[in-house]
Amino acid sequence: MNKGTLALLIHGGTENWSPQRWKQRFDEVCGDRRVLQLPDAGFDPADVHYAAVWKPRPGELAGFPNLRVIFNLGAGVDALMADPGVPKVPLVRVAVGDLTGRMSEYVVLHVLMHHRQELYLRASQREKRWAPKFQWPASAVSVGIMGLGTLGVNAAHALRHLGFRVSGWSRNPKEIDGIKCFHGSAQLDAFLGQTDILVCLLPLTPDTRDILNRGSFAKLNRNSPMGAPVLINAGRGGLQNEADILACLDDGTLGAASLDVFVQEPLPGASPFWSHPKVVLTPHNAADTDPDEISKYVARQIERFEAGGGLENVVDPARGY
Ligand code: NDP
Ligand code: OXD
Repeated sequence: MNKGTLALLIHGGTENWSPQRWKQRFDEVCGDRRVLQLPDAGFDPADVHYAAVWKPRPGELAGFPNLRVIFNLGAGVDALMADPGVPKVPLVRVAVGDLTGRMSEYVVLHVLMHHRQELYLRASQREKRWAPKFQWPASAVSVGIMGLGTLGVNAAHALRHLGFRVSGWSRNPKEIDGIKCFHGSAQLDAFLGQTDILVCLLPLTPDTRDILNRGSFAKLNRNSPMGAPVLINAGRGGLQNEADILACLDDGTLGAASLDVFVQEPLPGASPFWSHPKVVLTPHNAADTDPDEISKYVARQIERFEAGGGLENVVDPARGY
C-alpha cells in the first residue's frame, strides 16, 4: 500500500494541547509521510487517506472520499457516533497506558478526597475550627465503578491496592481478581445497592445516556460509613441528569459529587455547579491525551496497517464504543 497522507482535524485545546503541538509531534514521528493541518487552503480532499481528529464539526469528515482510517485523538467516540456523515471506515480510539494512568490518578484522587472528608476538613480550616470526625478505614468503603473497560479496570486495581472494597458493572460478564463484577441491566440494582462511592467511566451511547439519575442515586447504599453516597463522573456529561444531581445533593440523596464532564462544555458561568459547596468540579481534564504519546500510537498503527497488519482498538459501530 502506498504511503497515505494524514490530515489533522483538531478543534479546541490548551497551550500544551494545541493543533500546532499535534502537528509538530506528527511531523516528528511520521518521517516522509505528508501531514496536513486543516484547514489548509492548498490541498485536495481526495488526497487524504487518514484523519486524526478531535471534535470535528458535524459533516466535516464527509468531505474526504478516500479515507482509509479515522483516528480519534481521545478514548470517547460519542461525538463521531452521533455524526451520520462520518465515512464508514475503521474508527480507532485511544487506549494507551499514558491515558489510563492519568485517569486512575483522577479516580484515586477524588475517591480519597471524599473518603478522607477533605471538603469538611478544608471548610473547618477556613473557619479555624478544630473539629475532627472519625476516619473510617478504606476497607469500610465500597467503591462501585460503572464501566470495566480500559480505564475502569485499571482504576479498580489502583483502588483495591489502597484497601477499598471495589466492584464494577459492565455490559458483558467479567471475572477480575479482587473485584466484585456485575453486568447488564438485570444486575444494576444489586451493584448500586452495595456502592458507597459511585465512579462512572462509561462511554456515552444510546443505552447509557442519562443513566446517572435520581432513580440510580436513590438505589445506592444508604448505610455508607460516609453518611451519604458520593458520585464521581469522568465519563461524559450526557451520562448525567444534572437537575437530578443538584436536587439529590440538596436533599441528601447524594452526599457530594466530583464532576469532570458536563452536558454543556465549557460549563456556562451561570451553572449552579460552579459554587455548590458539595461539588468538586474540574474542566474535563481528568485524563488528557498527550500529543507525544498519541502521535506515536497513531503513526505506529498506520505503518502496520500499510504493511498489511491489523488495527488496534477499533470501535464497534453497533455497540457505539
Ligand atoms: P472502554 O470501551 O474500554 O470501556 C467501556 C466500558 O463500559 C466497558 O466495560 C463496557 O462493557 C461498559 N459499558 C458500555 N456500555 C455499557 C452498558 N450499556 N451497560 C453496562 N456497561 C457498559 O472505554 P474506556 O474505559 O477506554 O473509556 C471509557 C470512557 O471514559 C470513554 O468512552 C470516555 O467517554 C471517557 N473518558 C473521559 C476522559 C476525561 O478526561 N474525562 C478521558 C478519557 C475517557 P463491556 O466491557 O462489557 O463491553
Ligand atoms: C477522551 C477525553 O475521550 O479526553 O479521551 O474525554
